[in-house]
Amino acid sequence: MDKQYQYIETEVKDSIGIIRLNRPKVLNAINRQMVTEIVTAYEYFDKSDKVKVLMITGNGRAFAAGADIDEMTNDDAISLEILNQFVEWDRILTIKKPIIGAVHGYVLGGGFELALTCDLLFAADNTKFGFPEVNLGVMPGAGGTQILTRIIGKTRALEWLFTGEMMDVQEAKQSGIVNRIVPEQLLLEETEKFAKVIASKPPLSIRLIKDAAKKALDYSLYEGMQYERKNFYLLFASEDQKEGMKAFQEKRPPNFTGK
Ligand code: DAK
Repeated sequence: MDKQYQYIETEVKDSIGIIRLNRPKVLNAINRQMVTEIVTAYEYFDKSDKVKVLMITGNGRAFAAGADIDEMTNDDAISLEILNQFVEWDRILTIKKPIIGAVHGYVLGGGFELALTCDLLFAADNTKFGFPEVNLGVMPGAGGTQILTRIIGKTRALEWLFTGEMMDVQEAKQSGIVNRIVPEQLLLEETEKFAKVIASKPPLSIRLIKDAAKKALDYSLYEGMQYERKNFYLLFASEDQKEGMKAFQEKRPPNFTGK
């Protein structure tokens, strides 16, 4: 499968579909082809029976230092409108399986936006986050002003968006962007360990929990609660619900099949 990719590497390991950004010489600057490859790999893993959890990380000394400035430099408003690549990017938001980011070094601009599309984020102790777009005379365009603001609130988000300064990993954790800070050499090991915990759970529960939690960003509390309830009912149509409850009563570990 990897042969089709130029700027990423992929691997399936213990039910975890792993994507590694792979332009280390330019700190994994995200060019258009890389966006296409990331979305293609996410969608492939989302459909694959062999994969339960998705993980994204970067090769070299950074997760990603943003979009490829050399590629963007000659863009104009009309060519961007016609290309409309954000439609492709938005498909990341439709991935049903959980996505865990394992980030380190620089997580900037489009790299930060990619990290913010992850459901959970593990970060190495050397990670720096930021939106330097303002220093280039532009602004985030792939969700930076929207997703960051929803997670950390407008006041704190605007400080980072206005100044373009970098936030260290401790602050990112305190702000709720990062789940765990891990020593750099243990980043992949610890993230994979956590991914395996999620992979051991009934996949339909995980799928519908993610689906419902995402609605909390868009729906009123009442609408969100109604939506959650339908997903709760739906799980009673699954074999894993029968198995999970029976296993509890029989005092044995459940054997989930994903059905
Ligand atoms: N683009 C292109 N090349 C980059 C790059 C980038 N974003 N970031 C780093 N590089 C390259 C450098 O030019 C350098 O290349 P050589 O000179 O060796 O050929 C190499 O990577 C190593 O970088 P440095 O020598 O600069 O390394 P330092 O440790 O000194 O500095 C740094 C690291 C991260 C502080 C610095 O490289 C830096 O400031 N990088 C730029 C950060 C930035 O402004 N990022 C872009 C923000 S705009 C979209 C989705 C998203 C976006 C747009 C569209 N669509 C879906 C359509 C997002 C836009 C952005 O991210």
